[in-house]
Amino acid sequence: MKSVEVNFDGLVGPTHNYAGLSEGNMASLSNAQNSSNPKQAALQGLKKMKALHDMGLTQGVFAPQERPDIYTLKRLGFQGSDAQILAAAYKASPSILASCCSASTMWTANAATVSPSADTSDQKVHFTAANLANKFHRSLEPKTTSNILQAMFADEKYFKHHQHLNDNEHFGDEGAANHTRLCQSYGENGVEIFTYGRFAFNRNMPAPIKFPARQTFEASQAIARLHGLSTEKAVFVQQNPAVIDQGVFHNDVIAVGNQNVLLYHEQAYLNTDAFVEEVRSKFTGEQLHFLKVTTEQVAIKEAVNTYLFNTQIVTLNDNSMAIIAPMHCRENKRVYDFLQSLIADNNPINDVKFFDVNESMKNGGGPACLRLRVALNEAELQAVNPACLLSNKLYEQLVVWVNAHYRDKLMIDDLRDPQLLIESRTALDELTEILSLGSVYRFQQ
Ligand code: SUG
Repeated sequence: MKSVEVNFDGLVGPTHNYAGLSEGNMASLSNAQNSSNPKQAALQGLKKMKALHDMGLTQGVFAPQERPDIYTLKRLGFQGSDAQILAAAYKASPSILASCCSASTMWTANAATVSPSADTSDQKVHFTAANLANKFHRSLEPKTTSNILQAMFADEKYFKHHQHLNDNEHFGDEGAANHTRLCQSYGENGVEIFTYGRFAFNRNMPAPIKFPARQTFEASQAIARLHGLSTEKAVFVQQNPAVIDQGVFHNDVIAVGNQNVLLYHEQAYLNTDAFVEEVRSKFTGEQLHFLKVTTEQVAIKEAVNTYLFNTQIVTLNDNSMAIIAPMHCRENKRVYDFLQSLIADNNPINDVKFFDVNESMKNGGGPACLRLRVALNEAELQAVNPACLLSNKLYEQLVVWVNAHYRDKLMIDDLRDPQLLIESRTALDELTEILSLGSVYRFQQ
């Protein structure tokens, strides 16, 4: 049975803004308080989805969440009408209000960890929504993320959903951003690589000093257990704490894999040689390509600024691979030259395509952050909610929907505008119809 990898891209929500909420994420901090353009952000994301669809890939759409999150504001003691709650929260702390308005669910690489059926003990596709416990604004995501995942992958014959790990930093889990799967072809048993930033229960182990390590070893192990992965096929590797302290807040900012290719920076991991050896020994298949990028070729700072590694490597229908990169990689000569040499070299990557996802990049989200990968065989693909798979018609519909509902300018001050809440709910209500999701949002229940 033929298997494919489907990218489910996060549709940017109507409250997309720059609030400087993510310590350790350079772009988020440096663009704090800038004005955002939610309409453009959503259209940029849709354009990337459409381009991948046009390249012959199967492309999915992952719905955004309800923001402002009035329920969280109520839980924090703000009372009265919706308008009063928004005003009181803004008065108490614009940052608390901004956290409850963040459109951060667009980065669906952080939505969940997914293990394809070829890897799991019960041969189902397993999903665990990430708890995102390290950042308050992101910790608001997992419950609704699960609702949406279940609305997209409903058939219990094929799909298994787990509750997100306990909401505590000991089990801090950032989903697929710290998870890479290497395999000969998507339908074959693969090696699942879990990258963590620190140990929660052992203070003697290495850890970053300046910025937080969001993912713990214990969380990664829990996910592998829940998904029924064989120890023969799972690899746990620590991220180099020194690069976390330079702004590499997720592993997908410094490494990217696809099938039998791993593109990684030489400073990405601790004990790289042992890691490479372990992957080699656990991988079944023909040739593995470890494409190492040295500091001399691309410095960590350049990798963080251009998001060279937050690219998508995709397999096209002729089995060649292409790399989907942000514009920043075209604008930086060294990175651009590196990419040209990469596609000219003897490895499966033969093409590079650049995309403008700048509205997302300004919050530290490149092309790879915007997508959740789900490898599916034919029967599983048939069982996916078809309304969430991109077609020309769905693309046109979503463009019309964005143009009808989204603003083209948003400042932190605007987040207390009760009209924005109404606009956002109206838009999402319509979206659940378009994507046939049912009542996944609290305001609909
Ligand atoms: O969690 N930015 C996100 C970016 C996530 C990128 N994802 C991956 N690398 N997979 C984060 O730091 C910024 C929000 C703000 O500051 O307004 C933010 O949440």
